[in-house]
Amino acid sequence: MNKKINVLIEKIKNAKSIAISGHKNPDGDSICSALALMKIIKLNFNKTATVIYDGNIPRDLDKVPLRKEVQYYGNVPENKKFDLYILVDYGTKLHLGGAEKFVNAADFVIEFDHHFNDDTIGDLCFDNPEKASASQIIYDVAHAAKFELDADTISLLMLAIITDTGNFKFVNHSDVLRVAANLVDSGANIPNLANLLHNKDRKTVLVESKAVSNAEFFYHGRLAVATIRQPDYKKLDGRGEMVLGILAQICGVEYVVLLKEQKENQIGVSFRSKGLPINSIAESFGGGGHLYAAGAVVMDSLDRVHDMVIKAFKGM
Ligand SMILES: [Mn+2]
Repeated sequence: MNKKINVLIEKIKNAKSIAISGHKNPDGDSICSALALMKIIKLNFNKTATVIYDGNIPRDLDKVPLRKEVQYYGNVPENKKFDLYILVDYGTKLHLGGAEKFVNAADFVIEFDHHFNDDTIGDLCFDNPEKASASQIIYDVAHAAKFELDADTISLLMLAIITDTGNFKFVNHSDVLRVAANLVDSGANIPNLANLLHNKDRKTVLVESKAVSNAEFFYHGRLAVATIRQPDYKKLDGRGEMVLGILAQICGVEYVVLLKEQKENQIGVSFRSKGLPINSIAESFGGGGHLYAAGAVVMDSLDRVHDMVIKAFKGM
């Protein structure tokens, strides 16, 4: 670890330009980890790193500290070359979106991730799929390196933990609670941070509620399937996490699937499990993710994807 941290420090010190990205359509962990790292680099090296994203940032995250610093990849000059590119919570190279060309052009790539990935791109990797959030890895490295943290970085690291653990519901190791405890001791205010995320558009909440109301149930109520069709999908902001969360609360439901008709013949599928791991099902549809929370994008009609997904749960 210490040797890797020395390389990290050396690379940041020597870099003339630094960029940071998470996965396309970033979630709380991607955005907050990237912004925390940007601020850590500012505080400890007095360098400005550019945080770049692709896709849509959900409105829930509008009020997170330093949110305005995030730049859309299309607004970064096409031929811009960063010496150092840092990937946080990016998943796999398939999820880089528009940031990919800048990553490929960089001299050195460092990654902090907690997704399963057997094809990493980093020249230096701080990866651990057992960690609850990418921010937890950043915290551990910052702590070991004795980096200074300020109020913004403490809030951002905690926000990433709150979002990726579903308000601590998915905590499966005491490690993340120790990190959270340290962040609270350093001033993180969990109630305030949790409220700051309650920031959805009304139309999004109404579309999510409708999807919950129209959900179907299979295999004696063990699988719940919700669908958001094209016109409603445009009003959805984020992944429809509320739909997945509410259906998972139903007694007897072990698996929840949300089908999102992003375009004709392009269906986003989110999988959640209270039972067996479902990442292999997501992988069978060309996607991936975590053991109990995964997703895929399938290029086929909504009806066909709907039927294929239900079949995939046969025998679970
Ligand atoms: Mn994450």
